[in-house]
Amino acid sequence: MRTQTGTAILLEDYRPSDYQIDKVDLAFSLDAQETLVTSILSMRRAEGVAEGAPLVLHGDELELVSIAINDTALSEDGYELSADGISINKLPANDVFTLKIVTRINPTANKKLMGLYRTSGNFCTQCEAEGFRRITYYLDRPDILSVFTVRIEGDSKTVPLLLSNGNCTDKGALENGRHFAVWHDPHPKPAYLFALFAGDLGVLKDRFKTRSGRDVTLEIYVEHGKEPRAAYAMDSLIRSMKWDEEVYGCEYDLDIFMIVAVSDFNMGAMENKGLNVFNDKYVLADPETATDQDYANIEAIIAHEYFHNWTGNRITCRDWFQLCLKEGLTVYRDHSFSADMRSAPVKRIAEVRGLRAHQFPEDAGPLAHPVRPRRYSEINNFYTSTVYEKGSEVVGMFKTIVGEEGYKRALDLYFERHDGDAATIEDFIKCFEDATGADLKQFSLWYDQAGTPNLAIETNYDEAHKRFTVNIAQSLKSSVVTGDVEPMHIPVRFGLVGPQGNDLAYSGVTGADVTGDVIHVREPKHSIHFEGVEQEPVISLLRGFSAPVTIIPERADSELAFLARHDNDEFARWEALSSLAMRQLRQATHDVESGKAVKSSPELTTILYEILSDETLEPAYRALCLSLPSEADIAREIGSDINPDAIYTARSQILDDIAKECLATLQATYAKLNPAKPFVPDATSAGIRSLRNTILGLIVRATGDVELAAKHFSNADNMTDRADALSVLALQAPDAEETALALETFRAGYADNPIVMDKWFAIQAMIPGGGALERVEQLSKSDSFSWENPNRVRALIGSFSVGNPTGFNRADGVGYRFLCDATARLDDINPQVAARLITAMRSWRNLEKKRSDFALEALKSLLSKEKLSRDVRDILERTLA
Ligand code: 0A1
Ligand code: ZN
Repeated sequence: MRTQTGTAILLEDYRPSDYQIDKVDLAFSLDAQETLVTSILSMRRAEGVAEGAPLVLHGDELELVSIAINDTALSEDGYELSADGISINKLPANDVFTLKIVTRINPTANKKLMGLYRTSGNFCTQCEAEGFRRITYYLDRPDILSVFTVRIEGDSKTVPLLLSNGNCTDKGALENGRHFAVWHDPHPKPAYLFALFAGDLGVLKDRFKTRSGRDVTLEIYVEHGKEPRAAYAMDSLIRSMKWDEEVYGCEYDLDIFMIVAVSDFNMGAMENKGLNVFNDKYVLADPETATDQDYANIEAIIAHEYFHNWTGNRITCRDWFQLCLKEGLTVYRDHSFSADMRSAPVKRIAEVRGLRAHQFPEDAGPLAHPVRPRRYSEINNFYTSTVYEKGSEVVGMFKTIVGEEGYKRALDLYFERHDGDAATIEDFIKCFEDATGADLKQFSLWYDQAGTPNLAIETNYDEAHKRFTVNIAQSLKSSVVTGDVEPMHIPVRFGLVGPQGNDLAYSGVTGADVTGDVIHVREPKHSIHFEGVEQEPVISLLRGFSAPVTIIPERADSELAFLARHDNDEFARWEALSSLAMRQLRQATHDVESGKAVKSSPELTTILYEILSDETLEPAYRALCLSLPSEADIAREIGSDINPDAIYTARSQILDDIAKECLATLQATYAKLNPAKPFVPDATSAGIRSLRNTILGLIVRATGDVELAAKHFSNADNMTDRADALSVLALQAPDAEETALALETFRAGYADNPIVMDKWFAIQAMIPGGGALERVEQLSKSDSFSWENPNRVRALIGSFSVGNPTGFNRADGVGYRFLCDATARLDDINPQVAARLITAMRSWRNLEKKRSDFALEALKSLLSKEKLSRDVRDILERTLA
């Protein structure tokens, strides 16, 4: 437990609490500036704890009004207040007692959006990870599970809705135009899952009958008039509930499930028991305002939060080091759900692209940490891609290792054994071991060792003996692992692809444990011999991306081209194509840097041409192939001495060449693709739009036909087409009249819709080149920009720093200074969002010297700011260490 501001918390210091809280009775008397919170805690001293052991409760920015034990007010010498909480040292001899605490809080002044705050005139809470302590003094740690009863009292007119967790047990009118509601949640829960919402919203209702026959009322609360825009979220919720019953046997456990959409929220959404709170951009959708990506995000995030009901709420985490226990598993579950709802290979490719774009750089840089970290100074900074996405990959690897059936048995055991617990990663692993008999000791290193393992591969075919040899060497370079690095257990899915494209059989294998199509790499080096391989194969490795590793196979371009055409694993085919393209793009970058002309390889163009014209392939897959690795992908691959301008030029030229070569087919395909009308948001139609819009970008590249993009924009009957056309215009023809007109039409059409306006900000923030910074600065000064709204900040400043490599990394370093100044400014308002923003500079050391010097200077000057939050300080100190 943190006792001093700024002290690191260590996993090894975990101790169970001396006290438990069996029951919590909370009463809120809501007021915009002066909300009174009365908390009555049924306390119990844990067995074996000495009588009178001090009780230390967390608190943050609270005003204590009164405190009493067993109805007797505590005198001032009975407790001690500090910036972090309260220590009570006069306790009764009994092991059970009640503690009554009254605090006063100011929701309007709460701009951190943690604890109880105001959003659009409503009251809303966010308690994960440590927000509950901003409401009342409490044992604010996830292993304190308690039964909550909550009474909310507020003004009947301005806050007609009074919501909390569980079931509503009472409500009624009071004097002075006020009213109240009482909510009781029978499931013991940690404080981070508490929620309250009070305000005035409209509702979309539905029902769900669970498989055991429980009738569940479903309610999604959104701004009045926007109820129809919650229909897709509701549909996603119902599909998620059904899927979780069918696939995991998990059934909902209350009579009501509510979702509230708010427009000021630090993250995507929150899984509070029975009352999920959502960033409204992950709830509201209609064809006019939401893109296909928005629809897919809504489906995934609704599922994610709902799935937390079992993996997170029924079984929670013992401490915050175990965050990946709920997050890795729940991300894995929402990925599987989306794969079942949509195209599994396309989903997998998108996941891997995301992992490489966010998690790999995190793991390779100064902010690297294990999936289960062992220390933190600010837990909010550990809601990372490593904990979430790599955590999910680890769960996927469990399944690869123990098989579908084993996975199912392990999860069944986990739910049965740990329902109602605050569990650990060890508990989770033990379920796999006990259910399947597997020895997972070495595998569990995935939770402890930071960094992305690398596999170096060599192959050799011995024609005379029909023997195919694969040499695999694993290594792990990590900026944070100190001391010995142990070899990991890496499941490598593979196939030996024969000349006709089919997988070849073999009669025996030595040198590694191979089960089915998985090689279990466990040693630093393996020499694996496949006997009885009749023809020389090309090895396909890491099918389905079976482990989050980098891999360097020694292969010729021709082998990559062969796999790109013939591998029977769609992911591996895409991967081979991407590797081929990446080689080209790296070479091209090198050529630009050394003043040589850039040449694109005919082989790559031919394969892309084949994919473009192959109507047996899914349109979404074809679109992914045609997109080529991004500038950030190339930068990551180059790794050091990065010059973003050279990357941009090289990539543009290669794309221009390909587009010109394939122009006739691009135009023919563009004309032929007809997404369903009227708009349907399903994956098939989305794939068609995605291909058509990707092609639009390529045609405009080849022809400079801005008019075509302008037409695409004005003819659009949905937001995907409109926003994609606007991007093509803005990114490829920023100075064209058509672009100015489209931007203005878009702004005028959606000025009253913040979610859509965020797209308008984001697109402009990503216009490449030297003028970007001035544009972004200008936009940050416009009336429609707000530093207090996280979505707007992320749309403008986040998109600029993450999505605009040339603009942000301007050679004179002004982009870095701008981001550091923006972070400083935001830090005074919302430290959590500020800290996340500045992580955009984590890879500063990889830049070429001039830029990295500027970046360092900007970061240092931010660190020297007075009154930096713990959140931003933590990121900066690690980034500069
Ligand atoms: N548990 C949530 C993520 C979340 C974490 C912290 C928050 O505080 C501002 C909000 C949400 C999830 O995984 O969806
Ligand atoms: Zn989650």
